[in-house]
Amino acid sequence: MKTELKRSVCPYDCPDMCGLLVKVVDGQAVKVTGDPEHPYTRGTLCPKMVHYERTVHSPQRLTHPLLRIGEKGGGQFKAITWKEGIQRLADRWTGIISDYTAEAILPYSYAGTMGLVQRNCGEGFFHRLGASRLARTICSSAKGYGWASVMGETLAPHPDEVKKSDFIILWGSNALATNIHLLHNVRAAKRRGATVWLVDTYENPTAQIVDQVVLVRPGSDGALALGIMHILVREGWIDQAFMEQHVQGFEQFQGEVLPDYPPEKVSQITGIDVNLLELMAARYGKALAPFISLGSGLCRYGNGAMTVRAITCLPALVGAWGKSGGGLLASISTNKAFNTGRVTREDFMQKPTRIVNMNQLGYALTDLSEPPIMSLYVYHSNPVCVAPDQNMIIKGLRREDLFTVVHERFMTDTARYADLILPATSSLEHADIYRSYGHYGVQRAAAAIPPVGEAKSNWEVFQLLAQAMGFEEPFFNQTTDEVINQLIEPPTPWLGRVELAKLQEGRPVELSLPENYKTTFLTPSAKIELYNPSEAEPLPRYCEPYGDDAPFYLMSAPSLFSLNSSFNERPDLLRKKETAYLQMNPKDAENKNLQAGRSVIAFNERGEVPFMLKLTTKVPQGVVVTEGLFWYAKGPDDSTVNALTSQRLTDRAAGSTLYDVKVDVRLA
Ligand SMILES: Nc1nc2c(c(=O)[nH]1)N[C@H]1C(S)=C(S)[C@@H](COP(=O)(O)OP(=O)(O)OC[C@H]3O[C@@H](n4cnc5c(=O)[nH]c(N)nc54)[C@H](O)[C@@H]3O)O[C@H]1N2
Ligand SMILES: Nc1nc2c(c(=O)[nH]1)N[C@H]1C(S)=C(S)[C@@H](COP(=O)(O)OP(=O)(O)OC[C@H]3O[C@@H](n4cnc5c(=O)[nH]c(N)nc54)[C@H](O)[C@@H]3O)O[C@H]1N2
Ligand code: SF4
Ligand SMILES: [Mo]
Repeated sequence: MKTELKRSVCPYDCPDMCGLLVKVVDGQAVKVTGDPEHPYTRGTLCPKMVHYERTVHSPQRLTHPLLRIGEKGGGQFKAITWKEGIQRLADRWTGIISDYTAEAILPYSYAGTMGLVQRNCGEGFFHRLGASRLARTICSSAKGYGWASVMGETLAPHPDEVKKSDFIILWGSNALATNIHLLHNVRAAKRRGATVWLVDTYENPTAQIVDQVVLVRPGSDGALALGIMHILVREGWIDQAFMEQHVQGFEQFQGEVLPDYPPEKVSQITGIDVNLLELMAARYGKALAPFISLGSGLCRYGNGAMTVRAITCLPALVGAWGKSGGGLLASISTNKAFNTGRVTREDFMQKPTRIVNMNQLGYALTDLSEPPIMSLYVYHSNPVCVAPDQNMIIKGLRREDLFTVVHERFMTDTARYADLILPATSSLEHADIYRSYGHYGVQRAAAAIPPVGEAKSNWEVFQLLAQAMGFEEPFFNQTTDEVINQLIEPPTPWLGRVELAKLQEGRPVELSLPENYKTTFLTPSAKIELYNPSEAEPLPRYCEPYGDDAPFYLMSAPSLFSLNSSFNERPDLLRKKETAYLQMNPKDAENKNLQAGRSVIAFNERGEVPFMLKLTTKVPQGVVVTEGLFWYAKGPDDSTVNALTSQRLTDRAAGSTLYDVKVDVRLA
């Protein structure tokens, strides 16, 4: 028996990007633990990944290309060879291109793997093909936009800043499920005496570890932030010296915006008691180093970008950026450290092709013309489960004339609707390089084990497709390692400061931050822009979310035991998730004559979804909550939560509005 210990990286769409140690025996991963050498995650993993080997060697892994033999969505397939699969695909695409042009082909991908090569390499192929492009905005584009409208390209604070803060707000964040290593820092700060508050629409599981929960009406956080700033100014709890040096537009903001948000009015909009608003402002205004960790849930509303913009103004008023331990962490972007363009190859595009928004796949498949979408190629994403308006997506996928290809590790809800399924490697079976959106670590990983069955990586499949389509660019002939090397050689100025030898060996390294980066504001004015002249509305304000004509706001929040739709292949984790619960306040249930433990249907104009009703005072009246995405329990006649969500987009940056949804509830 040959036993080896190999380094790898958690590939999932999670800010922590943990370092992994994989015990490999005779080419099989038998145990996965955290890498104690990782500068940020230091050897601990979340409950999903402690048995990653169960995902990698799951009996449910797809191991051969599969061709549909029954009706669409019926789940009947036969195994074929890769050669036949690729040939069929190339023949079908050649026909579509001559009948409709290549824009009739739509790639669909998101973040099944976060590795820079496997995640992005498809773009090089599809740019060369001339296919329609996908706007990949399902997650948090509105959050990015809101932050940037105030802070430009300013570097986000290092997450270790939190340890030095004395007042931490977890704002719209269930960090216990989605950001556990940040919570390690929050706990360290608590041990030094810090106070921690949570602002959320319900008492999510993270509420257990905080000192105070503020329940806000869904989509009203912009008004909350403006109301706090109203009080800060009224009481003089602001840092004039900091603002004179570093802030643009405080006068206009104070004169034209803040008077509109007195506590009584803000209380009405947000549902928060005036006394609690005053207390929150006092705590924030008097803290020595207040820190906000901003989740993404609140950006997935019709007013998402504006909400984030308003919250992002808060630290400027109190000069938090100038204080060790102060600031606001929305997301960390280290894209500039890599030569990413060498993988996405926009230069391969002969003319700019049509852009289709990934949140509007339903419309794209049922409504688009000139040309219509005739082929959909899905890789490392599961749109039937994760994208809004499931019923319309399925209507599209049932089209007899649509040729759907899904490159996947498992028989997901989307794969069931494929005409052709290609088996994908897991991250332990291919090489890549990773950067995080929650810390400044970067790490390269070699394959730890050989592919399971006949699985191939994203890059390998695009190489085969390039060959079959007759593309002659040398780009497509590179090995995965050569593509990784292009990303990091020659190193960008940022990457040039890390120990490259260590990175090349596959050990975790951290990008270094310039001195004084927290007060170096990378905006056009070199100041924090409370007033941003390049915005259609130069000053922030509160605007209402969309809502629907129904009584309950629906929160479909992440679960501790799955990640988006990933990990549904794991019986051990599914047992912990139990079932798709709908959590409701007992008073609402009484008014509707609904009892705990009953099967109920949540419904609106877009769909109907079955749940098990759970009553809890952790959820306020007017809100219902479900945690985690599930694969279809029975079969394609089921619906899951995204049958209720809508294809409407955010105010800016064309993001998803997955939380800006209302439903009614009845007995099943
Ligand atoms: N275990 C686990 N980890 C994950 C994921 C997962 O599914 N499971 N998903 C991964 C991905 S893709 C991402 S983007 C991140 C997600 O990270 P986040 O989007 O930050 O997710 P959460 O930490 O659950 O925070 C969302 C919270 O926002 C709250 N919320 C919803 N609407 C509002 C509102 O209007 N105001 C306020 N204040 N709060 C609101 C929800 O109730 C929920 O508690 O996590 C990643 N990590
Ligand atoms: N209602 C509701 N819907 C949501 C959310 C929510 O909070 N509520 N969260 C949203 C968010 S924040 C996001 S980011 C999206 C995420 O949506 P997706 O990015 O689609 O994420 P997953 O559901 O994890 O699906 C990823 C799929 O990729 C596959 N995969 C993994 N590695 C590879 C690989 O190397 N190659 C290939 N070909 N396949 C691979 C996995 O098996 C998995 O099925 O979901 C969104 N949907
Ligand atoms: S999902 Fe997140 S917390 Fe869990 S191991 Fe991966 S990176 Fe770490
Ligand atoms: Mo996400």
